[in-house]
Amino acid sequence: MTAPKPNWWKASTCYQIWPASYKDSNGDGIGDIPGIISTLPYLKDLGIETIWLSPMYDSPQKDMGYDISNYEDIYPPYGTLADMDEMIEKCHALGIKLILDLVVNHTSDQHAWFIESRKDKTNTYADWYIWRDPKIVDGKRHPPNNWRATFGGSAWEYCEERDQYYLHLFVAEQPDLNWENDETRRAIYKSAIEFWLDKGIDGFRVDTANLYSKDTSYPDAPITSFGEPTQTAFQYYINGPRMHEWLREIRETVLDKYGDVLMVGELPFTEQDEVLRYVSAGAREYSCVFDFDVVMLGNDYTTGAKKHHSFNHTLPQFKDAIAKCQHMLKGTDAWATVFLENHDQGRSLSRFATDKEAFREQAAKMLAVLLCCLTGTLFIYQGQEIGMYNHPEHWGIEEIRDIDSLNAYNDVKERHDGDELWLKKAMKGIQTIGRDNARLPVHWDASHNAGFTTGSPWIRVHDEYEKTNVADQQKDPKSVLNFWKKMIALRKAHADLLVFGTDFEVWDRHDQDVFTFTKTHPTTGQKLLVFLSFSDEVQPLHYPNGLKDVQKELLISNVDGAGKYLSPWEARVYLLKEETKVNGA
Ligand code: TEU
Ligand code: CA
Repeated sequence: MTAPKPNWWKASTCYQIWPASYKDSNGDGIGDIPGIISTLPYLKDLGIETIWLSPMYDSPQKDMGYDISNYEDIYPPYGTLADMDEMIEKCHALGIKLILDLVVNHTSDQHAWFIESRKDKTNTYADWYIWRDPKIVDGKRHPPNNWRATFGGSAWEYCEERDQYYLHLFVAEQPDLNWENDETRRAIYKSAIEFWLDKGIDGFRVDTANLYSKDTSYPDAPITSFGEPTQTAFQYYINGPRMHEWLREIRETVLDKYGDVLMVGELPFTEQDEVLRYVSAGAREYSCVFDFDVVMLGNDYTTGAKKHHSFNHTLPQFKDAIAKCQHMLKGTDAWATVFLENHDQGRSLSRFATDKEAFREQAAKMLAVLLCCLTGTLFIYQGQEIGMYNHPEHWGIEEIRDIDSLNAYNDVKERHDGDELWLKKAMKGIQTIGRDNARLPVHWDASHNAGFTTGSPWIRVHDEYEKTNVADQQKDPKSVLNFWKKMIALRKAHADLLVFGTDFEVWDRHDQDVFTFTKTHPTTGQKLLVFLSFSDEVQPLHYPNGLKDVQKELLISNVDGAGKYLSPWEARVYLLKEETKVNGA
């Protein structure tokens, strides 16, 4: 009997491209597919093996393409189906896999299915979305329940033609599909999944991967935000009763025809046991998922207008969140992802390290070390490889394009009568965790508009692109970019320990300045010892018991040499030469 083939995606280094802000090829100010194609050699050289392309489908762009009006076509400013065919072919020619975003909790209200569905209660598509009668109180029409939508306001929108409301967990132009309907599910599989697998793509990043199955009795949510007209209702639509059944149906009736298809699910608000049900290899549901513990730090999602409620987290909380995900792998057949950024988050340098000029390059390299030493499939977000950071604090609301941030800001404005101090607070929240931080154009060089476009960019370019850009960093052997390249190569060379290592242990959980962890080779017992400074000051090293005097090789560091102390934002990785037993501290 031959051993089962290892999954290709476990050790693959992935890179997320958010098309609008990546690279514009024709000067209209919007990134596009030909722009992406032109940078494939750059990504190959960096060591990227899989690209995750965020929605490039046809869309009215109410939520930057997460509102899809046709799964089988391309948003014209991004290009054509022929461009996509070329992209798939060119990626594969370079040995790069390509995965797309699968957005099937909802469509755009401009999708043909919804345009039909809303017409009346008897048409062929009448039951393809989630329609409910109004609740009549004192002779007045109200939404069927008190659920709040993710981006604010009621999760129900009234439709005159049907005298009914439809459910939308996101904006009103993103009606939720009715997954309970067999015919709808089959149409989703055919149009959104098979159409693209037939074209040869290698998998999907699955959007809102645990929201399809709702509590179909649609009860009112308990009051947790007092005095508010709408309430958080996560318990009625996250990880609902039929989620696992449907995911297995997808695997068995669709994906299995195409081989080892990567399905990486976006899985917010899910406890460990439940996460395991999705990602255990035996379950055959998701290959791995994006856990939100780390990126939710400092972010209160349970309140309505969240963007002005951002707060500081501590380094121990950060360590705990990372450890939780690493520990899930112990003794299970599950797999994890490793990431600190995506298109919904503030930049990791600004949120988890520092973007102060004196330290940010050092800190960006330190975060690269952290990520490349964790077990799981690694995802890097565009611009992270050069250490891009959040937009400056002086930017006003007029620069912001993201619907989530704009809704949060307007909510504060309304509640507080436009009070200046409140608006300042809201803007501070947006500057810290607002989604546009990740959506600013990539800095390709120091020329006008950072080399992103020759036209006028759809969103403002970061003020400091001259200090942080690809072209300059390519020339500098000590740049963040070249460090990432080295780190990715090291991860590959020591995959057994860096990608697949087990027994992740944190040795200084309560230390507010330093993060020290070890990992073990799954078969040889060889160990990795990692020191990371999260401080502007010099810090002492905390050696795990018994590891100070053993023979070790310095695998990589972001400073020259390894001294007695850790310099600010230093990262150091040791390989312990002999098989060493680590005793509890
Ligand atoms: O995000 C789902 C999600 O849970 C969001 O609430 C996310 O946490 C939020 O955007 C962070 O501010 C996915 C996509 O990643 C996001 O871009 C889309 O807007 C959303 O689904 C709707 O499709
Ligand atoms: Ca363009």
